[in-house]
Amino acid sequence: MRFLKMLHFKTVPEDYVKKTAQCAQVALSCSRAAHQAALRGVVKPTPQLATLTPKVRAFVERSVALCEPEHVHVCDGSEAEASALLQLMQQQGTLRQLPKYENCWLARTDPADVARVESRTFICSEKERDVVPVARAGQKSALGNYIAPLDYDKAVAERFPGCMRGRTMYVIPFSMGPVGSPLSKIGVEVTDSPYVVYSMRTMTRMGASVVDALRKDEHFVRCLHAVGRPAGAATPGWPCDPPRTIILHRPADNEIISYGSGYGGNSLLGKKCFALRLGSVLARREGWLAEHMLIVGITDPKGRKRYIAAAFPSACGKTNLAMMTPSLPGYKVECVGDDIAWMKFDDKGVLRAINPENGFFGVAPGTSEATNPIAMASVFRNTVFTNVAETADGGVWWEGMGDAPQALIDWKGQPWDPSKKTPAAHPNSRFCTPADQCPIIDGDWESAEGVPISAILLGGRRPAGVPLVVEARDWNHGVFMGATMRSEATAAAEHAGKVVMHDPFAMRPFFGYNFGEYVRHWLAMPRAGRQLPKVFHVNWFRKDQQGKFLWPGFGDNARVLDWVLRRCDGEPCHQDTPLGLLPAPGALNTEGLGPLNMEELFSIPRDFWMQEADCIEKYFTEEVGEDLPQEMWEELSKLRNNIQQS
Ligand code: GTP
Ligand code: SPV
Ligand code: MN
Repeated sequence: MRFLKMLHFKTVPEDYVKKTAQCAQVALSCSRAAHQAALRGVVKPTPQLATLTPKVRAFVERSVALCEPEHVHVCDGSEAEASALLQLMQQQGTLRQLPKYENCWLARTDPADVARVESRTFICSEKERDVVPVARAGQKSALGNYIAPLDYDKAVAERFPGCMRGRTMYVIPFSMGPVGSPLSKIGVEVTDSPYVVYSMRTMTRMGASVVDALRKDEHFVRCLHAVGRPAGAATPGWPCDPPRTIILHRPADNEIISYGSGYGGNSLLGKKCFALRLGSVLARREGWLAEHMLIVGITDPKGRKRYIAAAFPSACGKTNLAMMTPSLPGYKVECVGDDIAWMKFDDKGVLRAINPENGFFGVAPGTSEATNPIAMASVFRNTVFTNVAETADGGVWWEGMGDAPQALIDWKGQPWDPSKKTPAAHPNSRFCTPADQCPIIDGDWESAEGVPISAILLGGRRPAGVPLVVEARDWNHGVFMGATMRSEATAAAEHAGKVVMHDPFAMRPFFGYNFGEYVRHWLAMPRAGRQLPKVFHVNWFRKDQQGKFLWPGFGDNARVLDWVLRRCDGEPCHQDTPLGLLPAPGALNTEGLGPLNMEELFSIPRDFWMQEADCIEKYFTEEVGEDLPQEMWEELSKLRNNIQQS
């Protein structure tokens, strides 16, 4: 246990815990004065805690008092620390080494802890309307789960006291965005999961450099995470507490509290919880945009480079587009980010984007040499795979990678029987890989000022009715396209597959505040002197009568990007339609694609769109009501008129 000694030190004295428990059990954000009174003369600063700023220290001490861990470890982000964590996780049975690759690891979660749990994810505020549009006052909303402050405190008090007994509490100072960028923000996650620490080291900038940055600016988002477990239960390889899982956000206090799940967006709190839910609130307050978008650089055959951002719902193709190998000669794609964009207009009126993350937490199934060779070239070093299948030679496999090798162990750790038709890898199995390993990572991906955005793409999985690409006529029309996005459900959350759900801006599970206000914020972006990006809606997923995709997708999506960029250059390669601007006949480069049913790919079925308009109206009325900006009703009536006249 030598490495354990290296990592940990005994926590604060016991009487401190007792004296502060009363205060800490209420919530983490109780008044400073109360804490100071509780703490007076009790805490002896330990060497590690002493490196932290007073505010961080106070947060850690309150968390210790609440969760009662046996040890506290402040993460420095070093290689030695990472190796010690790997050793510890092997010992605890959380990770297995994958000897086929370099420093790659396999985690198998509890089968009940495999995806984000949207039904147990809440936003807290004094007023329900801060979170839920008025049409759903007092009811369940599809656009945000509200929790009242008292219930929030109660949820914490019911779960957290003593929940880390016998465990180590890790303190992770992390930066979303390059350390020191004016667009970046800092968080501190306290967790009892070494898997979370190791993953946060990949997904964020973490450790000593952030502790230093905090000395210059002591603002940070407080993130508390515990895997939880039923009292008295033995600690299995993947501790969690699915029946009591809860993910809480209190934007007014810059606070995130998550209990019971160790996986993905439930536990890597920098990602969806901070960068999107709290991020969207900060963005609104400070006049920028926090979005569920990839960022990609495209160089055309003339050597001109442009960047686009694209919002697709979970498991709808962001990572694939961000790492695309273009099938059109002369085009080059470079990756800035694959999941989240923080964007702000600079003082020259250019929309600038940073990727707040430092790694890819990508969907494994469907990733192959044919679909995403760049991801395949990125993930077989320094990667943690979760819930994929294991091969006999210590490698990994998932559905869509190619032919299944013999003697696979499935994601539950059992020999896989292909005749049973259950997948070998979980549909939401993922790789967690450092971004700088991507062979096409953009030279400016860590630029402090961000990259300039020329176009914004919106899209989803629409098996029917929705054309391959449509350009918005103007900004408000683009906002309407975002507000009315729908997509087939995927495995990234707990929804049943195949239902077409509303997912405005691909943000439905990630809004930190009232959706009506979010739309208003987007509508307020146009200002004198600002260069607004063009907005497009794309759909790679339209199917024919036989259920086959009409569009080859993946690298051939470059053909759509080519048209998008030509439109950004003002080329008149478009035609006006009831939905917006579509490629003019022959304008989309389909050279070398073989037979394509272009008519069906671009058709705008009248009955379908009449129904879609009704469906949008119902959604706006039932889910948003008075809070929806008038401009959206105007866009809906334009759509309806256009369709009626078509
Ligand atoms: P999250 O990480 O959950 O946010 O997902 P994502 O949006 O990054 O989706 P990703 O790129 O991982 O793709 C999810 C699934 O969609 C994979 O199975 C892909 O193979 C598939 N996919 C991606 N792009 C295309 C495409 O152009 N056409 C088709 N048919 N499938 C695609
Ligand atoms: C998503 O669901 O959009 C993801 C995966 O990127 S998770 O990090 O779990 O949110
Ligand atoms: Mn995502």
